[in-house]
Amino acid sequence: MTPFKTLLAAAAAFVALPAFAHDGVHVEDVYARSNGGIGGSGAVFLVVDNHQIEDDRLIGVTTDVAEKAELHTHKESADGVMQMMAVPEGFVIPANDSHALARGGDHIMLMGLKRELKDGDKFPLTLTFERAGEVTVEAVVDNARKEGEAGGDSMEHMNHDAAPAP
Ligand SMILES: [Cu+2]
Repeated sequence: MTPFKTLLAAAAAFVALPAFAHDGVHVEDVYARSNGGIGGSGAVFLVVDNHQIEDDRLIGVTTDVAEKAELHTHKESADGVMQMMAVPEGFVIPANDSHALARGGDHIMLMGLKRELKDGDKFPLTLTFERAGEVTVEAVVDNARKEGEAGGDSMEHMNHDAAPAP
């Protein structure tokens, strides 16, 4: 092969890489829990896989089912009470790793539902990542999932926290 042909072959091999190598992030297992009524609240949980060689960060979320969607987490206060708070700086998604938004921890909070959400309902959610940009996913309402709280209201899930993730 001439050096030029070698270069072409190398370029072709590069283009043929599997798509995920360029995709940035994959978002999986997106589900929501909600108290359901218009004006009510809900929480969305999901798993983000970061296929990039650098850390990314989930910095924003929008959806048309709620007046407001925020990145939230739970923290235990000094007196042992779990509190929910907004995390405007977002969540780090480590390079070549994943980060789960799960009950009792990081989550997406929906406030001021614009329509009723019942089990099985689906709605789109657009996540904004610092590097990967915008990713739109579909959340399914699944209040039957048993291992946690509903929308951050109930802390009864705490005794399940030692159980391994599903
Ligand atoms: Cu919350």
